[in-house]
Amino acid sequence: MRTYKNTEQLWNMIGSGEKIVLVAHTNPDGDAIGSISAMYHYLKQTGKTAVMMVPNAFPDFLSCLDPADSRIRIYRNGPQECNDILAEADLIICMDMSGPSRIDEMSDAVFQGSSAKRILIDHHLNPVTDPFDIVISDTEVSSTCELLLSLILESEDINGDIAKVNLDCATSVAAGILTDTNNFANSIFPSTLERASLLLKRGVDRDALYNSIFCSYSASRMKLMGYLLSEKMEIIQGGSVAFITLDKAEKDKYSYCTGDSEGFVNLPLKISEVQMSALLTEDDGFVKVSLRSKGDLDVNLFARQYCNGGGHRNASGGRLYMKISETAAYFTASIAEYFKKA
Ligand SMILES: [Mn+2]
Repeated sequence: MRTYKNTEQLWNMIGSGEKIVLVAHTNPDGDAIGSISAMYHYLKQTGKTAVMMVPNAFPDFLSCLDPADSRIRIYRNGPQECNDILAEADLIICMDMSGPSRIDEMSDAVFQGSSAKRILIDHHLNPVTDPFDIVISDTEVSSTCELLLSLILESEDINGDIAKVNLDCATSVAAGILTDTNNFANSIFPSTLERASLLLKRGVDRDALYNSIFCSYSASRMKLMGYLLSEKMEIIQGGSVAFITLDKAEKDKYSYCTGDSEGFVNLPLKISEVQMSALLTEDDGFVKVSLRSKGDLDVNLFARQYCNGGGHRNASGGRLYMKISETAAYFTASIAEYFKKA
């Protein structure tokens, strides 16, 4: 099992925190919400309380992870109140985010407006470490939730005994692993299955979790998926790259809610020749880019060079500051250039 060299220092710092805020990235996914919720439940078990905060709303299917006794705060819904909480905090734990840019407008309050100590727990490549007092970063894990479970197991009070981890915490961890691995399809390491096995032993209801995470589409979301695949998917670069654009008018037509296109970027990879897939979604003031690839094709490098972003080799994201109508030509030209160089 992996061990981390600064675990003792981590739990000591958390142990002396009194006003703790748990933060995760914009457009929170299952790993973001799972990790702050798991940490919340673990801290509660040790007699501590914490405030959870994310920049914007998370999809409905994750609301089963939102602790009933202390709902996750959405920064965009009340920035002033959130700024006050962050200003008064003595410890801020950032999870599943590689640096300040991943929390957008919340970043000033977390990194400038607060004198709190800061911890980063993350699994993304190249994290920005400067603004943190402790960084625990591991890219050889499926998810932040998997990493967090390892850290919890190494804590003094749990001491390797999964039976001592409360079920809410274990369930939140499982949700993060399930979503970041796309139901155990990607990013699996030996430790991932070992941790998953412990979670099952602990009594996590995997079937219920699977249903709430993967079988929770609205009818309009299902129709949007069908529309994008049949009408919008373009295949370029001799069949090896697929991309889909989604504009605001289409979002409106299909009553788009945050998270509705989550996972859609993976679908074109089901075509045998397709090695890389992109979803370009019109947002306020920018176009959100999601990138996925198979095998050695590095979309992290592509995201850095062409999309103002980054991430992992097989899963990355970024932003384009242009009209959605201009993105297809830009993307096609960028791909041609990228493949030529490679
Ligand atoms: Mn993650």
